[in-house]
Amino acid sequence: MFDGLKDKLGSFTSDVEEDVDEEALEDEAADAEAEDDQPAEPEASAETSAETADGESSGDASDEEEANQVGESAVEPEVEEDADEEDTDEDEDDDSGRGFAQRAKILASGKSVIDEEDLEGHLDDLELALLSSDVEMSVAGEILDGVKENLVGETRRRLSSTGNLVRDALREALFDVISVGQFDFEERVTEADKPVVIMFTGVNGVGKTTTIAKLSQYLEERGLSSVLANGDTYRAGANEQLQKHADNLDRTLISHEQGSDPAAVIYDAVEYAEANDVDVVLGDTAGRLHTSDDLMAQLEKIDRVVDPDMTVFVDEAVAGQDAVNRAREFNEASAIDGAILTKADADSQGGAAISVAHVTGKPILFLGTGQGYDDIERFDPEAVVDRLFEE
Ligand SMILES: Nc1nc2c(ncn2[C@@H]2O[C@H](COP(=O)(O)OP(=O)(O)OP(=O)(O)O)[C@@H](O)[C@H]2O)c(=O)[nH]1
Ligand SMILES: [Mg+2]
Repeated sequence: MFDGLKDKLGSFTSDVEEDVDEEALEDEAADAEAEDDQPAEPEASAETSAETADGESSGDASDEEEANQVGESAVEPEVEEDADEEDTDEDEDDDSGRGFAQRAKILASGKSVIDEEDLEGHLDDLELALLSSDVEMSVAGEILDGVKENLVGETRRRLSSTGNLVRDALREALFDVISVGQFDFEERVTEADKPVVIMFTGVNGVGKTTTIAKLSQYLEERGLSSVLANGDTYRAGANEQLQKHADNLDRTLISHEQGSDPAAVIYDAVEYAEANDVDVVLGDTAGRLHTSDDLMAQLEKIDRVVDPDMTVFVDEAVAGQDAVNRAREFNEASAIDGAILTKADADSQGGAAISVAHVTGKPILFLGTGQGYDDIERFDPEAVVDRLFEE
């Protein structure tokens, strides 16, 4: 799942880290140069005379500290980084000419701190990677802004010595866009007045009916009973398809004959649930486009007649940008409370999973991960991001 996207994100983090490593080494050189330019301070010379023995690796060891830096950076750059960082920190409290001039020089060179310009090329690559994975344009922009915000101003040394910083910056930016609007589905259903009526909408063939069957099982595993209601009175064979799931799962199906009013079916199912203490009504609907006026009018009628507790938009993760556009359009036509993306098992891009919540302002609640009844998982933004960065 989302393997293509995972690879692309991995390339971004390793490219930035590599670059930053190189630049950090250049900074080391700049530091050493800055010190070369400084006349030896009396204070430093005093220190040197006490410890000259160590300075033999450098030809003109007039400053023991400098000798160590030159010697060590050739042999053991990492140790040097830490040592040097401490030096720089000390310099901040130290108003001696050497510290100030060194800092001024590094700051003037613009090398010690990451700025936007440094990241530009990498961010362009990241943007391209996201767009080619079907991440929506505005969402890609939001992710880039997040990464920038998290990285600009960091010192290169901190980045190069803590490899996870780039990854964490990207992780956080991704988490922020995919966790929009999240709520605890199970808790909401458990705490709501019963029966809880949930309607499922979306275009043809995306997996609405299968998802209803999976959710019925998911709810039962959590102690919540459900009745299935076939509001798809449009398509021939829809009753039989849902009846088969109802039989497999030992559920009751409420249905009317083809061509009848879907609002009446859902109404009957609510009455059935009330009379039989059933917790949840899962209402199927016919596949439709948000532009099919008569079918959208049906949804409005269901809203008026039974006032569902939740309307869930279902689409295929594999549909990528199309799924994102449809989610936006459905949400505008008749507000949705959340989305379920099916066929995530066949989706390597991940663009829809990354984009839908940010574009609609409504959370992705579940991912469909196969054709079996158990193949549904709660959309957990943290786990999704973890999966994108796992080794
Ligand atoms: N691989 C995979 N296939 C799925 C998933 N969810 C549904 N499917 C398959 O997608 C096909 C269509 O599923 P349906 O549930 O009939 O879709 P629908 O939205 O109800 O279709 P209409 O009622 O015609 O609008 C079926 O073959 C399902 O088995 C999933 O998460 N992964
Ligand atoms: Mg169906």
